Amino acid sequence: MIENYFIKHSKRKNQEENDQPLEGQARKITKKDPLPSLLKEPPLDLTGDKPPTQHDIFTVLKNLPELKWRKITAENLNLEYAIMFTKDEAYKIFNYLENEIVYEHNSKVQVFGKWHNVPRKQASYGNDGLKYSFSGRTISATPWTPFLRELRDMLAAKVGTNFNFVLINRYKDGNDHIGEHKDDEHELVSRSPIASLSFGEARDFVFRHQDSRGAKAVRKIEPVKLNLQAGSILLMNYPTNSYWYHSLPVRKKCLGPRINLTFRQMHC
Ligand SMILES: O=C(O)CCC(=O)C(=O)O
Repeated sequence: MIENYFIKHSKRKNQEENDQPLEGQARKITKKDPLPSLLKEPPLDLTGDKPPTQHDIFTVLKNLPELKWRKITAENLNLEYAIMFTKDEAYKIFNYLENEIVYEHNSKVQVFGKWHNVPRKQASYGNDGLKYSFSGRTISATPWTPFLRELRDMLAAKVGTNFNFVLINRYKDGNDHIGEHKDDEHELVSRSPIASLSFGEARDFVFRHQDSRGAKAVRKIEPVKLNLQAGSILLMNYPTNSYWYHSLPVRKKCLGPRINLTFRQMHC
């Protein structure tokens, strides 16, 4: 079921949000976090528990209820958001991923010809031979793990897209971030949605229209700001990535880790 959802585009209130750096650039916090909150909840305690077994985690995937989608729209922005897992399930999956995912060491990205450390950890999994190039680098997909394959197949059933690649970002705390970018690389099948699953600490996620960025803005379009909860799924549907940049800004007050998985469909 798709439920209409009206986002109140919050006003730009501080420099931190106005001045998103490009991927890889350092950024500076100038004022307190004033972000709104669409669906904001207290942080999770992610310490201490034993990782769940594969059986526990597969049972979670097999018993998902029908999703209640919320539509989020603006000019050429087409998003759908739903809570896919309960807090408890999301917590189990987070712990499972913490034990399963192998991240790259010392990832770097190129911005305006200069190399920067990636301010988070990254990994990618997918079909044999798939490679994804972005920000001056190319990463090759590691073969699917049984859990990621199951997650991919569950998404095919829920979303109707056969994803063949997943990029995983791990943010150790609110200092880790991802700068403004569009997911519009030519390896991606055009018009295919990107499915973004979040686990761990809830984080703000900001969309900014290409015409209203920085000093060279040609018109004023309010940014769209979400707070991505543990256990949520966000679908970035066509044509969002042709017009809107997105970022996960620094949030000093966020102390816990977060893992995000973006499932994509790439040309073989
Ligand atoms: O961490 C997130 O929520 C988003 C990651 C992202 O923007 C990307 O993978 O392109």
